[in-house]
Amino acid sequence: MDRRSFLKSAAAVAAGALAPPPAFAAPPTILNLDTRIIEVNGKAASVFGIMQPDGTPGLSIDVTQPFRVEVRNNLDRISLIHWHGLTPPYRQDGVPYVSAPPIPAGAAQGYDFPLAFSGTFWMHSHVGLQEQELLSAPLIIHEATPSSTQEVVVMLHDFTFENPDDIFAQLRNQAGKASAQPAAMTMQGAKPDLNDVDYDAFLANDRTLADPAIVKADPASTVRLRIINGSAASNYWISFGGLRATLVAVDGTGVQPMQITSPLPLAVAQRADILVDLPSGAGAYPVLAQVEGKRERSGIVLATTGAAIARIDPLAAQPSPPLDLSLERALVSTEPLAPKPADITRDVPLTGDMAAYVWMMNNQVYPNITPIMVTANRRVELVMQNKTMMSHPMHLHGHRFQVVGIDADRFQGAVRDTVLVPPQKTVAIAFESDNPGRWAFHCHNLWHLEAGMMTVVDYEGIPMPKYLG
Ligand SMILES: [Cu+2]
Repeated sequence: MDRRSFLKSAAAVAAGALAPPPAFAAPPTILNLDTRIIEVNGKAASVFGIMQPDGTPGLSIDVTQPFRVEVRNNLDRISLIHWHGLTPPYRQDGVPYVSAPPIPAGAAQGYDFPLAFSGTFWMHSHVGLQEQELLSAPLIIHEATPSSTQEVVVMLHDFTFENPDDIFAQLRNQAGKASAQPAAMTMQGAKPDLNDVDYDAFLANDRTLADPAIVKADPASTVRLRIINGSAASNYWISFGGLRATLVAVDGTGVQPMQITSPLPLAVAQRADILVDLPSGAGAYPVLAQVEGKRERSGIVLATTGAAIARIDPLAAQPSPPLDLSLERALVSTEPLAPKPADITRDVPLTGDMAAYVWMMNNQVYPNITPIMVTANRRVELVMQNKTMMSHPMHLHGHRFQVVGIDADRFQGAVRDTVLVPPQKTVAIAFESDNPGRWAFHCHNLWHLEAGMMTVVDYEGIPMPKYLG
């Protein structure tokens, strides 16, 4: 190590010492933030990862256990990990400068809080564009009563060999060039814009469909698929290889079981738990995720012992249509909020400025925002009106919300943490303000987030920590 990098790492360790891990009651699970090499399209790719010391990605724990983790940042840059879908005390939520300072290179940070519910969640960096470089992993919380059903976690990623910073610069640059023309994102009746970025590959558990993961399963058995859309900016339609498929949870929260007979929409950051029933006899069943508006697919194959596994063309015959809200309208939660009128309602317009590639909530560009203020222990409704021509997968931290409205229709829909708001649509969500703090509320399309599409839901009476200045 030369003197300069020694000083750099010594400074990083000193800075890390400012935010020591809590005194753990029992040894925490270590999660290392590291670089790793995967193979994509026959080429080596250096990506990030969140792994336990034995190499297991992410975390799988029992809901009766506390969430007790030490994140070790072995990267050469700052980072901070968000526990997507959990409802921790806000200082442990992992959003830089909202909940805590980032973890310096070479430093560690501890987390310790009780879990409130089981389900399929995930973890990802909330710093810059690190999520595009695969700094994310599954976070599975098992029910107190163990199940004998085989479980298969499928984590989807969009992948690029390009440096994300360069991509973002290109988006801003192209937008600038297009400024002489009317901005598509504000044109009424124009075709929706589906994908800002052309990706090099789409991955399921780090593999392309040219060389998919083959998962052994028994004939005449049921498999629980836990599908996580960990993509930075890609929505998918999921299909189940002709298997009988039953949706049982979205974003880790139960829904009344629903038979899935056509491809299932899964927006950025959303999760779906699906029970698939394998018939008797040998067989191979591809579980495929086709990118919205494209022919590209990724996926895994469930296969019984001895089944012949055919090669799957990564390209579907036809580009898929845009995601819509027809499934969202049909979902019924098994854990709904008590029916109650809203105490606090806030309109949250979703807008954009194509000339500058800027995306906004409340017509403001993060971090130059005025927080949405709420009082504790109220029913809060946020009404998101998408005035743009792109869809926005909107995520609220620290709470589970119920989808209660689409355009003029009111209903008691799914309880989840991320909902898609398609172009020109209005979606209303409701939640109980029962987790005091300061919470990020943002579009989970990473390019939109980077371009300013985030605000903060702030409880009255929370003192502003020093590092937030
Ligand atoms: Cu967006």
